[in-house]
Amino acid sequence: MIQMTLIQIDNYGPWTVTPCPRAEADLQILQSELYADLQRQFAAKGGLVFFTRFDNMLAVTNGVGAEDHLRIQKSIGNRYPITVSMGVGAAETPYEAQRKASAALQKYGGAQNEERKEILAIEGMVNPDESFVQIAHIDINGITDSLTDIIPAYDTSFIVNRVQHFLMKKLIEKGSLLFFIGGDNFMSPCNGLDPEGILKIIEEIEEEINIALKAGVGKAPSAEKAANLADLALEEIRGGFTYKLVHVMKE
Ligand SMILES: Nc1nc2c(ncn2[C@@H]2O[C@H](COP(=O)(O)OP(=O)(O)OP(=O)(O)O)[C@@H](O)[C@H]2O)c(=O)[nH]1
Ligand SMILES: [Mg+2]
Repeated sequence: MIQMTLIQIDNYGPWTVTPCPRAEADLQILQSELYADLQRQFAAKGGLVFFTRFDNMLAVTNGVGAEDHLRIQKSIGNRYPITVSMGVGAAETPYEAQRKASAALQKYGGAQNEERKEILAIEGMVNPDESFVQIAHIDINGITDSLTDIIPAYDTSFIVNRVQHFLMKKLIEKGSLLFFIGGDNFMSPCNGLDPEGILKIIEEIEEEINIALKAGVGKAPSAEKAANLADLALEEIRGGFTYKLVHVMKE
């Protein structure tokens, strides 16, 4: 079972334009500092936050309890001009867990509801004995030599974005999620998707848009450990220790 948390800034839309539109640079600073802050706090408990759209972030939070969520929420409220609400859900697949987390929070009112403030809506949490996170770290082969050092930066970005779209489209059908984590890297919480399934997706993308990918997969009780194993598995592929395009490491 995987546990996911939706973190949503309360009434952010109206706040960004009240009393008049706030400087975009300041909103960008607020959003990136909030993301870094949440990442630091959830990571301290073994969780992993994805910036997603900054005003709504999704995190894998196996092992992060209700008290931890409340403490993080309160700390943000004490130090920022905004507050955050959270929804928590648990399920067999990441897609289903975030669906439940979203639905739990949506019950308390919308993202632009003036009354909704610092809600913690828990639909479900994962017990330690059934805690399981599978994360794939997916990466483009040789992007530096083939794109970064050859074509304009914006064009490379466009291609990375296109790869993201293709991956998202194929992974969602399997109940898996996909997040851009910077550079040519993506992370996919993908409980329930076997290595053959990931390989099939990678092969299809190579065929469809001629971009070669590889994936390190980690399996562990927490997001922190699963992501770390996924990174190590990716290094095994890079180091030529395996000829497979998908390499799995378990705790
Ligand atoms: N967030 C994150 N970014 C990374 C990581 N590894 C590399 N990057 C970023 O991705 C860029 C490309 O790095 P690589 O993927 O190692 O380079 P490459 O040329 O594609 O080489 P191979 O992937 O080994 O084929 C780097 O410049 C970094 O910005 C990682 O583990 N996490
Ligand atoms: Mg790469």
